[in-house]
Amino acid sequence: MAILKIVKYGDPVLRKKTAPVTEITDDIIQLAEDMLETMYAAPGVGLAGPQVGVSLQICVIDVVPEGKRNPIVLINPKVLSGEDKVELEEGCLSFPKIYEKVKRWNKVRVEYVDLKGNLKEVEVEGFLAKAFQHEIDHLNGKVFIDYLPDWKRKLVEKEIRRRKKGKNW
Ligand code: K1U
Ligand code: ZN
Repeated sequence: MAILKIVKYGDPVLRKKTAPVTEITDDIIQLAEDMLETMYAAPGVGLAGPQVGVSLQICVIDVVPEGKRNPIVLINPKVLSGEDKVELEEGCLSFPKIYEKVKRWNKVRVEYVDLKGNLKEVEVEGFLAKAFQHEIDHLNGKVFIDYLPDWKRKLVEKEIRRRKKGKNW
């Protein structure tokens, strides 16, 4: 197991559309384990391939609070449908110390392949649904500030430029 480097906003890999995983090899299983370890260490509730520089459709999620663990590995996930939009503050491990309110589906139906190669279809809601959408967005080159109105996104980008200048990003 290894803790991987998490890339920050500005790295082009975060804007690239990822390639599907075509085979669940030992390398993919190892990558999933390393991503989980990296997510727990951060700490975070999710992590997507591009955030560790891997442009593949793989992400990990665990929203269970401290102590217990319920890791979920999603390969080639797709949101099939959504219900009821709700607004919630979210952060992103590629945007340290930036938190913004984002409107997303409160309930989503998602299809994915698990690490054993089984095709799954699940319905999730609440914070877990938010995490699924946030991570699946990463696989499509989308990040949470894309949901903000132009003026707000520009302010966030200005703050990031300021932090980069101060070598604080
Ligand atoms: O993809 C990521 O950058 C991970 C991100 C996922 C996420 C955050 C908020 C809503 C939906 C998805 C994070 O994990 S940010 C850190 C975070 O939310 C958190 C960290 C420790 C405890 C509880 C939450
Ligand atoms: Zn993120």
